[in-house]
Amino acid sequence: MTLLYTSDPARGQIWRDIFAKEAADIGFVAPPEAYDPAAIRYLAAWSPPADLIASLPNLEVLFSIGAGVDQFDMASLPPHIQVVRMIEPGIVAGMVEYATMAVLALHRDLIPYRAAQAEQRWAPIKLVPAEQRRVGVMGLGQLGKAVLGALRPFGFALSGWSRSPHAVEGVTCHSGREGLGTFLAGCDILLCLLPLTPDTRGILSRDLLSRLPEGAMLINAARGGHLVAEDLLALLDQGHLSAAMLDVTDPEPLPAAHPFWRHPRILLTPHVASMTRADSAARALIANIHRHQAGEPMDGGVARGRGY
Ligand code: NDP
Ligand code: OXD
Repeated sequence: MTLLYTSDPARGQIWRDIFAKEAADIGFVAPPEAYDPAAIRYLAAWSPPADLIASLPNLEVLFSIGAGVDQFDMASLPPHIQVVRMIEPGIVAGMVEYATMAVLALHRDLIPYRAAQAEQRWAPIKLVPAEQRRVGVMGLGQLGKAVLGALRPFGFALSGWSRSPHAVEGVTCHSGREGLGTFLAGCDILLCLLPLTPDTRGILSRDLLSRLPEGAMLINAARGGHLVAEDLLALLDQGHLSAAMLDVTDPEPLPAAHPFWRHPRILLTPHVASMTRADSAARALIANIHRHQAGEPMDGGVARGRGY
């Protein structure tokens, strides 16, 4: 059985070495190296073209190189192909660091201080104790739960929202459309960690963001497609929202004229919240291929119908 890898060549070399040392039973090929399309049962890719998939008659599993699978065109994938997202500790660690940094940056007024420094203004802002700052996370999956766990020791009032009900220690959990209003009304800082699906595209809209308390702040570390850019700008300009930190945008990168670049109350990072770590991802993939071989469920299997 052979895995075809079609992503970043530097990571590919690390994966090739790890597969050779630790999983000699799995063949590893990466273009431009020649391969027999009929031998490929596994494909690891970020955004494979439809003609590549069509050229692999025995493909069984498509592995995403990252945590998200929204970059795949699910409709054009033959129905028998299983889709698996990347679950590996490097992605979680990166997101925990980023989300902690972002929540603390907004909580400790980094955005107004950045503006004050540019104007040479010495302008202290009264501290809000962490227990009086309500932080809500949309998405209680592998990332949302890990982030909430890391935020707990700071003492924030934590809540979370997901599709189905969850119980997370120290976190007030809400679910479904019926739980959304109560969740939003209790978020001074809202962090989006949802997958991008037909249900969640454009969810960070004027309608939803208006239900946050006056002066609330937004962090989007999920996908640019969750956010309606003009709605965020309007709510910042009206003062309903006071700041935003965005790791993801639509499109990426933003065009030079996009208002996000120069907005004084938006802090941008270039989709770096978390990155797949080559060594731990290779080992996660090997473990999943062995599970598949053994007829066991794989870690990160995607329900194609719901998109995550
Ligand atoms: P998971 O699949 O583990 O978790 C998704 C969570 O979102 C679940 O709790 C799920 O609810 C919830 N959810 C999905 N749809 C809805 C909906 N319609 N309404 C309410 N809740 C919903 O995903 P991960 O935590 O692994 O990753 C989340 C996303 O983070 C990725 O899809 C990716 O887009 C983004 N990401 C961004 C990175 C970056 O660098 N910026 C890096 C890595 C990931 P339920 O539990 O009920 O199923
Ligand atoms: C991912 C990402 O989905 O980096 O892993 O965005």
